Amino acid sequence: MSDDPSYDPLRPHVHEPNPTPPNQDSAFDLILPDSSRLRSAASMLHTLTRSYVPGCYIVSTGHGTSGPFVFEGFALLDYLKSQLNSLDSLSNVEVVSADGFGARITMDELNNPTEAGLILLADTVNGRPITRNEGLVRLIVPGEKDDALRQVKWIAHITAKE
Ligand SMILES: Nc1nc2c(c(=O)[nH]1)N[C@H]1C(S)=C(S)[C@@H](COP(=O)(O)O)O[C@H]1N2
Ligand SMILES: [Mo]
Repeated sequence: MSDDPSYDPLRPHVHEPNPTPPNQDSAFDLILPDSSRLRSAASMLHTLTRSYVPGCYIVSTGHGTSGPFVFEGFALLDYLKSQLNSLDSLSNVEVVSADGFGARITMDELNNPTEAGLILLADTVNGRPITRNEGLVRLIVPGEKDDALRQVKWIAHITAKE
């Protein structure tokens, strides 16, 4: 752990991307402020409206930029609204994979999307399913250009923080 008070392990600055899924289970848990857990699989969220973001690039460490991709899935904000009675007390959500890689998304970001598009829990790319190897279920933060450090593959849990 760093002594630097601005250090946030969910905003790493250097990272060698992991190419291999930590396991084959693409379901994830939502952890609420009272520590209760709700299990979700993208395929189970039938009632949610799907969203998509065209023109997405993954600006990767080591192997350059790939894309443009059309990612589709659920807007993270819509997902949270579907699972919680109220989002009023939340300040941010942590989206973390089973290999310990994560990103922190603020409610401010979710409520004020950039013109690059909505932050997604993506399960399809270019009209076909994202494979587990490719990161299913994968967080897509459109417009992020910081070496793909927020494009979390293999989401294992999402923690809603007050
Ligand atoms: N779970 C997880 N997600 C991750 C990473 C990782 O190591 N683990 N690496 C990130 C980084 S640094 C990069 S460059 C991209 C690589 O994505 P790609 O394998 O689709 O090119 O994944 C991002 N998402
Ligand atoms: Mo990266």
